[in-house]
Amino acid sequence: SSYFPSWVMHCTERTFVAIKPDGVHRGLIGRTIARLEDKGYSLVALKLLKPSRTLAESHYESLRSKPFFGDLVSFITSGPVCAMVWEGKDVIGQVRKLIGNTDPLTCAPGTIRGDFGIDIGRNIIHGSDSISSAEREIQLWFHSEELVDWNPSLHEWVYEKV
Ligand code: IDP
Repeated sequence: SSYFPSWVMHCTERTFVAIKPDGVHRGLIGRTIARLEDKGYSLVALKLLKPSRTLAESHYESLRSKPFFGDLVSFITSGPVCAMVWEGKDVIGQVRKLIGNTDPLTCAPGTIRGDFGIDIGRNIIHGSDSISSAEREIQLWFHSEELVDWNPSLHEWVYEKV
């Protein structure tokens, strides 16, 4: 008999989401957040920043050898970036689906990149692609005190009791 209701058990997965400078300049922060809220996910952390070169390079370190790496880092550091942590059941995989493929021209309508983007280097938004990258990226972009522990009242209506 835990103090917390049983649907909280569904909500332990977290992912890192960032609206890139093109999404911020185009005024897509509100609509992007609305899509994740509409699905039933909960915001755990949120900030607007101009990322340092060090932060951008470590975020994309797996792409360091790619020909577009330099342009990608300049673009991300131009800012602003809206950095967020979202929480909920299967949130990592589901946010990737809501975002769509890397190349917006191959995305289904209804996805964020499919609805708002055209070029691969201006694809609006980032979402972690695995549990390990989510953990790495959340630590990279946020201090632990910036992550807010709260118990959204909507969980009672989004999740079945287990
Ligand atoms: P993802 O963002 O869909 O996870 P990744 O392969 O991790 O895709 O690439 C990270 C970001 O690098 C992409 O979102 C995109 O902004 C940029 N990128 C990837 N491939 C290309 C490319 O071929 N040209 C230019 N930019 C690219």
